[in-house]
Amino acid sequence: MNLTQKILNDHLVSGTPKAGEEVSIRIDQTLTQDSTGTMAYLQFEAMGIGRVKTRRSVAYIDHNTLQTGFENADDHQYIQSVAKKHGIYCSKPGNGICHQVHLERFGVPGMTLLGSDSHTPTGGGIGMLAIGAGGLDVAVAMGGGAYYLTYPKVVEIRLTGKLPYAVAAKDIILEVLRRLSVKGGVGKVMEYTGEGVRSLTVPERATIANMGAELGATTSVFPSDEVTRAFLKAQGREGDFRELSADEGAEYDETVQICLDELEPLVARPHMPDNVETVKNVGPIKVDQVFIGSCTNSSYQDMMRVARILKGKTVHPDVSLVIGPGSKQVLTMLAKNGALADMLGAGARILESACGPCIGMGQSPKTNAVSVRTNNRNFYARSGTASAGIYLTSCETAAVTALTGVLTDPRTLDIDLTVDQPALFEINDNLVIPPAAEGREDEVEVVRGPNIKPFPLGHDLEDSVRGRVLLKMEDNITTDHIMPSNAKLLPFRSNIPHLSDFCLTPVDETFPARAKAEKGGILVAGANYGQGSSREHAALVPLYLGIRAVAAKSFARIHQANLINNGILPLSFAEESDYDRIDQGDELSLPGIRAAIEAGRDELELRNETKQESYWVKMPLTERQKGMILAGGLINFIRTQG
Ligand code: MIC
Ligand code: SF4
Repeated sequence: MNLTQKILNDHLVSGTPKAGEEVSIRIDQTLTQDSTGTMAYLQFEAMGIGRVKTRRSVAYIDHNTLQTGFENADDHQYIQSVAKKHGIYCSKPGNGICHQVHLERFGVPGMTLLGSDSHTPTGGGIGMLAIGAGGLDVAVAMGGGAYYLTYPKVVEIRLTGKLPYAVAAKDIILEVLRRLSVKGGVGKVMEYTGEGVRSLTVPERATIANMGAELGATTSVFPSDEVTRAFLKAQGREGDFRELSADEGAEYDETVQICLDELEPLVARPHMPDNVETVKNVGPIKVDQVFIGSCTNSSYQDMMRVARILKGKTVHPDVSLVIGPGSKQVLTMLAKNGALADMLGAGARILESACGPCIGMGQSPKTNAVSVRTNNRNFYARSGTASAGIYLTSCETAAVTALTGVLTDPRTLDIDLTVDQPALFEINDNLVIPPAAEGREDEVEVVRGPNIKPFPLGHDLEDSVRGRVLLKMEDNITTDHIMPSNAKLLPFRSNIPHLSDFCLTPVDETFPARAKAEKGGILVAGANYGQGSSREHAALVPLYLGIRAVAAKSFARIHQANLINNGILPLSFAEESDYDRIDQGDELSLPGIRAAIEAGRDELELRNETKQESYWVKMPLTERQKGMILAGGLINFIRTQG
């Protein structure tokens, strides 16, 4: 067996472990972060679950830390109190980005981790099977429920050789994206093998597993070996180590071979992470901003290399350099060893350890800016400045670019970039608040501020569905298009009515008003609809606006699950060319949809009343999903089950 199969099969609760089949697995650990967590805990409470049944659940506060009004702080207090009551550890603001902290302090090889954030696969760097999901699925897992997923195909990514000077782990994942695209991982787990793996540290592996999310993959996983043991030991957690790898001669559905010696510094150009080219070929374009940080690239070793490049130099006068170390652990170590002073000396602007600019929480670039960033997504408008172009690179490329003011190949540097892993990382978990002791839960009062509004619930599926096509969209529409998140909107993640005025506005500013005037309707989209974030808001807000169905060429995994969990019909065209026959404004209907689903039909008739023609759309549902669609979502379904 390969490693993916080993971990999955070890956790199997139901189903046949065969690619394409629905299985359910036991979840050992969960994580939430504040921007999805507030809603996830409201839903968790609505399900009436008492204390979590997982081995460890952690609620992180890392996305929403600007506190430009009372809303953020209110949500933080709600999360901290609800976590305490229900047996969940709470990582307070300032402790760091969820994925970085989880890797450092909580991740355990061989365990399953479900997180309400699409970059949860970062845990694959330490040999976990770590999967991103919508908040509702995570809430169910916290209550001890199994997680349902399609048993994946497993792709072997065999690494040979060793990375050349100034070429980074980030360049490996950019190369994988260049070859496979943002749709290339759908339904698959990327499993890294080969002698090249041994030369990569745990944080470097985590960078690769993290950005595997951009392939649309279910997750990515690395073996757990002596490098993993050394990392855990340096985190004071050697006891959590377990050696894990694929069996000799294990089989894979596909193999991709990457020779590390041949790689060079790469860059993903606006506005897709798979729009990859070599730094050399893009050439010395003028750069206005550089951001180094995010859950992809903010480890101790990353930051030390950056400090080394900046030491004794000065940032280019036309560049704003912003650095956000990934965790309190990393920032403290930089402060103690003087590297922070090197960064400050060069003119870097230091941020607290949080997501920050990656999700548009501050540091939006200027009009038409070129911003070079080490994070994982460069989707249109995500930085908060729609006219800016975001270029994704390694830390090395970003740091040297900040000095020269133009996109620069870091192989031109002439300094030693080797940074050893410390024998012992700085360990201080005083910003992690433990839950109330068992039996003392009643003493904890859950605090709810005025920003917390009720969330919408679906209703029983009608006999037939009818509605106008409110918007026709192209391929690769992201959740950042559907439900934008930036410094102005992120504070309202627990306030769906407020968010509804911004739904799909990056595609069409008139959409929310039209949807409200029409009292709902249907959406039409191209391939890979809903890629990117796990945010359930990309389903909850359309639900609030009365969207009953989305007809698309195909869907991204997490978003499709979020639609079903909220009772919205995800319909895929049986014939992709039918997409071309539909126009915005057409009146569509699904005659007899309820009876068809009850009868277990997975090909359904989609009628175009305007054009007087019909198409076939597919919606294959498992028994459980059928129940959810008929009941109008997971919460209603659970309630009907008593
Ligand atoms: C992201 O990177 O897009 C986020 C913000 O971390 C999201 C979660 C969210 O939208 O709150 C994710 O990746 O799931
Ligand atoms: Fe935070 Fe960005 Fe990572 Fe999402 S991708 S968890 S916003 S740092």
